[in-house]
Amino acid sequence: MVRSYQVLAVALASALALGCADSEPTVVGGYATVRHDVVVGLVDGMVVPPADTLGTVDSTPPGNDTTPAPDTTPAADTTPAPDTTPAADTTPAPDTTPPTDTAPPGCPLGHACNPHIIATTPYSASHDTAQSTSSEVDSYSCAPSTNESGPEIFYRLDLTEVSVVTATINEVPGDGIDVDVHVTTATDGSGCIIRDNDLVRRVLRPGTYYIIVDSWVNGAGASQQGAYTLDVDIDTLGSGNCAMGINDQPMFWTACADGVDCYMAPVEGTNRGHLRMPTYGAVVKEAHLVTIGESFANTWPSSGTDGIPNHYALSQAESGYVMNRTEPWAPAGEGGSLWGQGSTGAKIPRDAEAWYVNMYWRYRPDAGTRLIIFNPANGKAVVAAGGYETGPGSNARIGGVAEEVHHHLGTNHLSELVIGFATDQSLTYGPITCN
Ligand SMILES: [Ca+2]
Ligand SMILES: [Ca+2]
Repeated sequence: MVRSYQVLAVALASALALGCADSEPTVVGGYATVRHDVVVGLVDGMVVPPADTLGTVDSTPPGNDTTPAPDTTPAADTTPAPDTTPAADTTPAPDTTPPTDTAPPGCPLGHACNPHIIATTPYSASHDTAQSTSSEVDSYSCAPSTNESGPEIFYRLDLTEVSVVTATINEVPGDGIDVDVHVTTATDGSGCIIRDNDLVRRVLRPGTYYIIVDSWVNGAGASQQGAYTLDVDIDTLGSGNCAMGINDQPMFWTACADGVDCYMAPVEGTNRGHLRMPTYGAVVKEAHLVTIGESFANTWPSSGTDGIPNHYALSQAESGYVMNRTEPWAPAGEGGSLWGQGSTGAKIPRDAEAWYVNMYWRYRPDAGTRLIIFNPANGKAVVAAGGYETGPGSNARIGGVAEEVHHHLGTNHLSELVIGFATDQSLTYGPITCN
């Protein structure tokens, strides 16, 4: 938790520090970002940022528990226990049966009162909803009109640190079996976080969760119950080389998109989306930004490709990362931004540019803030440079990264990735081995 608060404090402090000085560049950056989406052909959900970049941060930092613990002189147990009865039997019972997850008597395994425990991961189990006598949930809060009134089987997952959780079932189309997977915080259909026909993946904070495999009932009223294999895997995000802090990131968004782990709350009088980070979702492939030391006839490039081959060469020499770069400069556009100009309005350090990340953050973090971009599909990760660019405008995208980042992660435009603020802000930009 200390780590989390530190990260949040960094974000808040940077937001405060930006204040007036940041107002122009942020507006420029917002527009610039929208333009980035135009380049890749994505303008859905595009939001033009308001010019209200002044003011104070509408956020209350987490309480530091400033009230000192009221002193606690432990009551001296002045009366020594007499212990007058010596243990007669000096041979302790071996107790060879380890305690198992004790269920109420008569509660079958797999029912809400006695769920299968996912104690270790990767977890794989084959079960059959047709053999289950549990029919406690008919629908789930995250898809209330989907008929899940067939029998279900419950699993429990206890997370001690923030993790990205992947749960899949081996759906075989046309076999007459259609069970679905749900992740919830309750066993009665409420508290549904995410559900799917066959695969769910989500960043979850520490706590107890239920994975419920339920039998879908078709329009004719036939329950599609049957056998399946459930696989569950987790990647812990709170510790190790790629440790990420937990924070709620205020965004420019004025609504939360489906599937994005976001909630609405006021920021300086405007209701805005707050992204729960670390988070998992679609990540845009962004264009390039001009770096310090690159010169052009009129300071900035005259087009999307003016001097770009030279940029590729400089970037490869700086980062040592070899790939076939193809993205142009970030486009010029409204708000006075120029080709290749990020939201700081300045040319940026070359080591940061190769690995930059942007989000539609309401308060852009300090330039050079380290974020971790993690691909749970293959375990690859990059230390990315935040605070140089703002966007993309669509609230369905959690952020955007340089093409080098996508390339290393084996992903592409709009691939789904984890983004979080690095706990260790001294990390070097570029590929990282998490653990
Ligand atoms: Ca059910
Ligand atoms: Ca299904």
